[in-house]
Formats: sequence, structure tokens, C-alpha cells
Amino acid sequence: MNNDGDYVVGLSRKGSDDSRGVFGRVFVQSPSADITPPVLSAALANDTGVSNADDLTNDPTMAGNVTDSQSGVATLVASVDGGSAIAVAFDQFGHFTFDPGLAPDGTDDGSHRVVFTATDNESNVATTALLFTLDTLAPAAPANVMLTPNTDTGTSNTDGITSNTSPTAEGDAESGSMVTLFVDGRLGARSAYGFVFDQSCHRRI
Ligand SMILES: [Ca+2]
Ligand SMILES: [Ca+2]
Ligand SMILES: [Ca+2]
Repeated sequence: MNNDGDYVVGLSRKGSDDSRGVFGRVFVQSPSADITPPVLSAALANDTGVSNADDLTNDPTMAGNVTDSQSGVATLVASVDGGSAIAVAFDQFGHFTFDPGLAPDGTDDGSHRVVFTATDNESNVATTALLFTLDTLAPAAPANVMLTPNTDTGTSNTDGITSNTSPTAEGDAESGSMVTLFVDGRLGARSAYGFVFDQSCHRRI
């Protein structure tokens, strides 16, 4: 909009003597200029894994929304890890999705930062940054799984022979991974040996 400012409007009427004169004068000010940045939000479209809100995912696709109720959104761009601006398309409602183009083979695994920048038609700018960790590789198999010494009864507390009907198993697993324990092919059930276990835990089962 380039019509901001004060206006003087002259009003006139046609008199009975056919003369015209100034009847009134009003001052009109156009609507205020748009000085408000667009409203911009973005998040992972599919935050996979144990938590859907930890920004640790194997799917880096993002989704968001950008709107500007006054002058409208002119452009939306994204920058991946400080890279050059990439134009991001958005629909009439302001919805957009963005694939940062990271490799799904583990070579791009790790922390990433994507900055979205929206500009309205009055050059007001809004930015939002999205930090997330990409993990596309399966964890190593849990290792060192055994009964805890204090639930492995008998002459040896490391032989896996116990009279404890509810022993605890423990082991090592990748941080953040989810461990699922099966006994005799059954999940979370009492086995023939009297084991009781949880469906999933970290490190200690
Ligand atoms: Ca605006
Ligand atoms: Ca997650
Ligand atoms: Ca034992």
C-alpha cells in the first residue's frame, strides 16, 4: 500500500441558483500502514520415535503455517544449516511443507537448524528457527543383557539361575533407543520360568 497519509476531501452541492460551493470539508486518513510481520510457525511434520515431541526423528520433513492479515505474505524462504535461501511454496491458507533434502542413509545424521523467513508485502519480516536431530540408522542390538546381581540368586549372582520369580534384567542399549524384551516369544507376559518384565524400558528392563 502506498496511499497512506492524510486526505482533504471537498464536498459540494448544486444550489438552486446553479452555483457550486464548498459544503464541507473532511479529513480522511487511509488505514494505517502494515507494520506487523507475518505470523509464522513451523515444526517437524512427523517427529518419529519414542517421543513425538523431542525433535529427534528419522523424518526431517517440516510443516508450518504463514499468514499476514494486512498486506499479505509476499515470500517464504528456508535456509538449512546456514545455506542459501530456498523458496517455500504455501497455499491460500498459508500451509506449507518443506523437505530439507537431508540424506536418509545416515550421512546427514545429527543436529540441524532450519530457519524460515517470511516477508509480507510491506517488507515486514518474520523468522523462526527449527532445531532437530536426524537419526536414520537403527541402533545396535542391546548388549550385556543379564539378570541384575541382586535378583540372580544362588551360589552365583551372574549365572542366570535364580529362584527369584520376578527378576530384573539389565543391559546396554543406545541412548534414546527403545528396548523390547521377549521371553519365549511372548511379550510382556509371564514365561514358563516365572519371569515378569515390562514391555519396554531404557537400559534396565
Ligand atoms: Ca504484515
Ligand atoms: Ca522423536
Ligand atoms: Ca544365580
